[in-house]
Amino acid sequence: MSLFSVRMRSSREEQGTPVHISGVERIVAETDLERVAATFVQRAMQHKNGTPDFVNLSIERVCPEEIMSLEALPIQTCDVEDVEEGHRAAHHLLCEAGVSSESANFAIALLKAGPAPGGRVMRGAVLLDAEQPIRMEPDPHRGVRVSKLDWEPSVLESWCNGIGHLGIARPRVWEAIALASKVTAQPEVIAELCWSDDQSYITGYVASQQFGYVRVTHLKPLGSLIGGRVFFIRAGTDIQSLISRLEKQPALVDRLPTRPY
Ligand code: WAQ
Ligand code: MG
Ligand code: MG
Ligand code: MG
Repeated sequence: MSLFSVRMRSSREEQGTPVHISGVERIVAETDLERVAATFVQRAMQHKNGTPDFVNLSIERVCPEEIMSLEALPIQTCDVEDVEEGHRAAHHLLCEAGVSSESANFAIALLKAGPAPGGRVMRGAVLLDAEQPIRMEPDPHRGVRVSKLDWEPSVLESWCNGIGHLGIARPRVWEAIALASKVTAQPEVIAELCWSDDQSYITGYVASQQFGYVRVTHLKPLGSLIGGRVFFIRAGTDIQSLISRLEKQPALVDRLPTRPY
């Protein structure tokens, strides 16, 4: 069976600068390509943050021998009352995972303000040194886009059945878990912080191999178009090698967590 990586990203020009609206990436069988590509076009054109004037859809064959096997991170939810409590919880989790207090605070402030120059959103993630608040991604307008990732279909189905009662068996959550599982599986990455740029979605997460995927229910105000991702990396990391794996190495979540949810 032939597998293909399918990616979509969309943007809108604002004052001469393309501003990211949405993106998605999957790995699918050849027989599913047309259907999935159609859902991506629909997703681009119907996004709540606005109508794009540029959509890029790319399809690329994946070599099965190169696929990295991933275990899904176990999931927990940290219920908080408001954004301030959410940021305190995220800061605490990041520090427990081994990020310095300065880098954790810097990342939270960055996602609050908009990580790209001019307070805009980025298409990809910020790479932040976990000890000192120094950005390492080569292009701070674009960031690093993790690509070529998905769930193995039967494993996703078991996962959905297993957590169905929690009401979170939704694409937004499983896409984020696949991404966080690929990112934190890299030995150079200590933790990830994320909240959405979708104006109607305020739950974000902190992920690490140590604690798994910890949802924090309130990380930004409702209606805000600002969000992003920060990957906290060990000092001395070979940035190019890490970026190459995040962008190019195909990875499939093909195992459920061995620890309970
Ligand atoms: N690689 C790197 N960065 C990405 C990627 C990617 N593949 N996809 C998104 N980002 C960055 C980009 O800067 C976006 O602006 C930002 O993340 C947010 O993306 O309830 O929906 O797709 O458990 O809006 C997490 C909580 C939801 C889900 C995250 O993010 C839950 C979400 P969005
Ligand atoms: Mg997404
Ligand atoms: Mg790691
Ligand atoms: Mg979004």
